[in-house]
Amino acid sequence: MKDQNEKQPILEMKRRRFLGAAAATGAAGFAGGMGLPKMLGGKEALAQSKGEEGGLNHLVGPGELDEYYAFNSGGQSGEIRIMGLPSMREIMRIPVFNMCSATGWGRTNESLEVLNGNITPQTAQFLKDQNLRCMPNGDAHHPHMSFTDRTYDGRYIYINDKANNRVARVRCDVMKTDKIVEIPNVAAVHGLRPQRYPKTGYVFANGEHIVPLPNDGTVMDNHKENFFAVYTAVDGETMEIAWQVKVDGNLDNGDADYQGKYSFATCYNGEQGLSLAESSAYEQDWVVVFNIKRIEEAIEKGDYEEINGVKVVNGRKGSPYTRYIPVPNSPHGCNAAPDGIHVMLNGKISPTVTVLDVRTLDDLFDDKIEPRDCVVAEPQLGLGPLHTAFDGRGNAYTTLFIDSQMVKWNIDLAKRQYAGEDVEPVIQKLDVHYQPGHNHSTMGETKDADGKWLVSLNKFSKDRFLNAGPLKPENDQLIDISGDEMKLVADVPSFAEPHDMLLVHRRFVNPKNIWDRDDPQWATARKQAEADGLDLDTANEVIRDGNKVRVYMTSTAPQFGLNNFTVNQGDEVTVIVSNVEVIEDLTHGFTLENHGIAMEVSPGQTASVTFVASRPGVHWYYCQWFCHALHMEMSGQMYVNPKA
Ligand code: CUK
Ligand code: CUA
Repeated sequence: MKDQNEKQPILEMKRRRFLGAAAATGAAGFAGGMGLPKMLGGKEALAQSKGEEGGLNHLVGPGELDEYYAFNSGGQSGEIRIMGLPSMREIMRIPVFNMCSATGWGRTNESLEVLNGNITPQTAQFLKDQNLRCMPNGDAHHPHMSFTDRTYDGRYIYINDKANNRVARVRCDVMKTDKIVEIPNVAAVHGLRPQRYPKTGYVFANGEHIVPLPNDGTVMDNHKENFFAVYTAVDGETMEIAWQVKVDGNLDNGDADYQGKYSFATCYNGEQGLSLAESSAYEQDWVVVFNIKRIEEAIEKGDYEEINGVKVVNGRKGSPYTRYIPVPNSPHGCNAAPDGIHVMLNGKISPTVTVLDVRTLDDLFDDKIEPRDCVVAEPQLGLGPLHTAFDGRGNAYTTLFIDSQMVKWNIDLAKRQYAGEDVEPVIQKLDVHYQPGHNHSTMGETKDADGKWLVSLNKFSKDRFLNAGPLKPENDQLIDISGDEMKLVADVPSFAEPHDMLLVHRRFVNPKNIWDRDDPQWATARKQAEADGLDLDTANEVIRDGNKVRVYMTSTAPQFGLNNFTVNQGDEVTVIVSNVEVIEDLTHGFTLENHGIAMEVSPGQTASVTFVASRPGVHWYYCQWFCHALHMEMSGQMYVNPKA
């Protein structure tokens, strides 16, 4: 039998040829006069040097800590994963739009409060009709941290759910999701970006697919006239919807400027089509520029319609609130450079990236210049440019989906070429494996872009890992960009399907080790305990309230505060467990056998779950987090008396 994991000799050869070509391109770039200084100097460079090869060391030894946090979107798995960079070790998972067997996310009362806390009445009714406690899935694409003054502030991470039109927020002090808002009047919330200045502020969310407004069955026909994509500003503090803007075409990705004045969304399907043929007929689509101040003024003076309780401003072509800048057909990624000036619109179908200068936008909105006058460069980079990242030294790194390459290019050279000079902006092309979507550089979407590492999030891994069957992982590749040349240093598989990654220096992130006992995450349980005359920290008691039974218990290794409790068949039972440990890493759990119930109860945390006791008999509960030498003994019994 052939070893399926053995490398194919032909592929190997091909790869070597590609690498050769990439190196040649790089050399040509340098010959053009692009000698860029190395980032690191002195001690740090020495410490991180690998010796003969130079560059950064990506190996992090046992007991050593990574320099960066990576927050990786979990794609259609609906979660966020915390990784360390450069080791690329997965450190933790944060359940967001998914249901989690380990932590009980999607099952505990606290998580259901977050998941269902701000959904539309239509969705609430839908869940009821389907016998669902919450939406069981999500398609998470774009994690971004909150900003203060153009850099990360370590407060929150926001992420979109394309599948069910939601925006979620993760608290970085405990790394748990604390708010989710469902956005009405849109279909497929895709692009997501927080405001950078003065702070977040707004979180901008793109509705991708065009739908009738309102989408309730009253209008179903004539999609060219009646279907719209809608742009939403969510208030990042309250997680309520601030306003929406109705636009022409499908909104794809977006970004915000560094000045707090404008935001952007790439737009495809200017044709307002409903099929592939229809939606790629034109030669050009556009980027929509949103004038934040003018939109706020429109809301103030009442120039909006209210649809499903949201103020919707008309931002279609010709509106004073938006401008439509033509770019080649079907653009994709939208990335503002850390220089605070340039915004990249990645061509996808076109081999180009279109570069805007934000300093031209005041004139554009005052109708002093034409939309295309805002374009200051449009370099030819290769096939399938999807997303662009930055090193803070004037260079951009664009993923080429079709070419399976990362292309490094210089923004200034691209502008000079666009102005007519005979220069080549492309510095180097590096093969990646294979078909990259997003890329992200360390601190690259902030004014503190430090140009050390770049991750290429590749959609295909093919032969790069042990064969795990027909479903292959994605391949997240780590690239050292600290020097003149990009160097590929690691392949890391990932499960369905990280679209985007946030790379933040660890100095911005400072989570707690133990929950505050009065954390708002279980405010409802605390209030109920108070109403029952109990203190969550000490209560080990069963409260009967008609056929509702509340079971309070503490957990300290290796014991639950209640060794057993008794309820009657048909009772609605709520079990509230408080972990009153004050030692870090001493997590307990509560798993109730035969009931589909398991919840995480970390140090200082209270978690609760409600169910109907429909199975007479004796059911054990146990702690599922290994917490003590007598962890196996950390258990108890629920007695359910049969109906008389
Ligand atoms: S999109 Cu996935 S590769 Cu949703 Cu950010 Cu471009
Ligand atoms: Cu507590 Cu295991």
